[in-house]
Amino acid sequence: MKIQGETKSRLKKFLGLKEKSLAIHGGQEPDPVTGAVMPPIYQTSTYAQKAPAQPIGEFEYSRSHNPTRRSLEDCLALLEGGTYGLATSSGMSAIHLVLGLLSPGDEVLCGDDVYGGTYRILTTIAKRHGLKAKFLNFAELDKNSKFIEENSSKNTKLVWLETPTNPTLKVFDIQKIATICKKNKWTLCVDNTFMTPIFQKPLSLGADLVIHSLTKYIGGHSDTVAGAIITNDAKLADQLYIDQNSVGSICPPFDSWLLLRSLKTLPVRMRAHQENALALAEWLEKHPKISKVIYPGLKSHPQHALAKKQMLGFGGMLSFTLKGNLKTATQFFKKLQLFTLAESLGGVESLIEHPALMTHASLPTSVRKELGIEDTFIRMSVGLEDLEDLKKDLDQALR
Ligand code: P1T
Repeated sequence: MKIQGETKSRLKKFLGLKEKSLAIHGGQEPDPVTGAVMPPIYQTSTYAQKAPAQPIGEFEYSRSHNPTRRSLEDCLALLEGGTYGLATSSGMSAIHLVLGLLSPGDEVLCGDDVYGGTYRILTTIAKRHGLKAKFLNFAELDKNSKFIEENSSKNTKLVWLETPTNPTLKVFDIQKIATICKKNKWTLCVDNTFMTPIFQKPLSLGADLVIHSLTKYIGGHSDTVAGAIITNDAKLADQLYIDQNSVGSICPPFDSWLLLRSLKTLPVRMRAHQENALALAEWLEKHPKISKVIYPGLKSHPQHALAKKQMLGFGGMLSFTLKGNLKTATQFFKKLQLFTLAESLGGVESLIEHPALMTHASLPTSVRKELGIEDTFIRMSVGLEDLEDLKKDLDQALR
């Protein structure tokens, strides 16, 4: 199998482009045979060879490589400021591949607030394979600069974080954590799903690996499940490519094509998501039926200053707590008409969900309580509908 030896030279010609141009052109050129402006969907499992082990072009078999997937991987790598991209079958398969870099006995220090599926994989599959996971509130670093080191062991190998976290939107200092990881020779992986490379570039802040659920903002239309890993580290990339080829967790050609199509509007969509989310957060903060709103763009957010420094925008996710109880929350969901009650996020349509019973049901009740994920805690993915319609829908349901 060809590892991505030629990746650097392939990406070189795009490096002078700015972000909005990269989102449209990165990793893509008119098809050399037909001139097709959009990258074709190479819906093929295999490629003809001239003689044994002498493929006609660069490709041998689509589990190993596929031209449509490669364009997506290159475009993602360019946007994240990375060299190597891998497009996988889901966000969870990207996480699984990264955990596969570890060996039995190794320890992962993970942020205490992560997607329920991430918590589940660390406490079930990874545990069965001999990995240990410890969940830490990295915000404690502000009070104690030795907090992570004091909680590490000689077996610590990987630090894992989401920032802002899912669903309580805590913001962790990537640069500070990266410095500690470098000193201790730990790998730092940041799940950048909520911000996308448009609003946050973890590699430039010192992370070794970035992962994504492409299912969310990057896909942007709630029609595809996929994931990605991006890195600048050739050694990590080589191992990940070998593992990906060995297990076959790949993004199919049609999904890769859909994602390339979505990427072209990602910068525009992210800014529009943020505009609606900030306006709704400010409006909800004043609503008499709501006790608390969490959005990194609000001055009331505990890490607002860090968010402003570290992020290039605040994103489209916000969480809030209703006054009342579980029944109040259930009635509120029932009354909503424009917001759809559903797991997932990042699509053009607004979604709303109940983390305790939905996305974070795999967390033990005590852990959820500690994080503040109560029965009245609600997470919202603010879409691109008209702001007045969104407000009207929320207001009638709240009342
Ligand atoms: O669903 P999948 O593409 O496998 O991605 C998993 C995943 C990874 N990381 C983050 C931060 C995520 O939010 C997710 C998936 N999250 C949801 C489905 C959700 O509603 O939060």
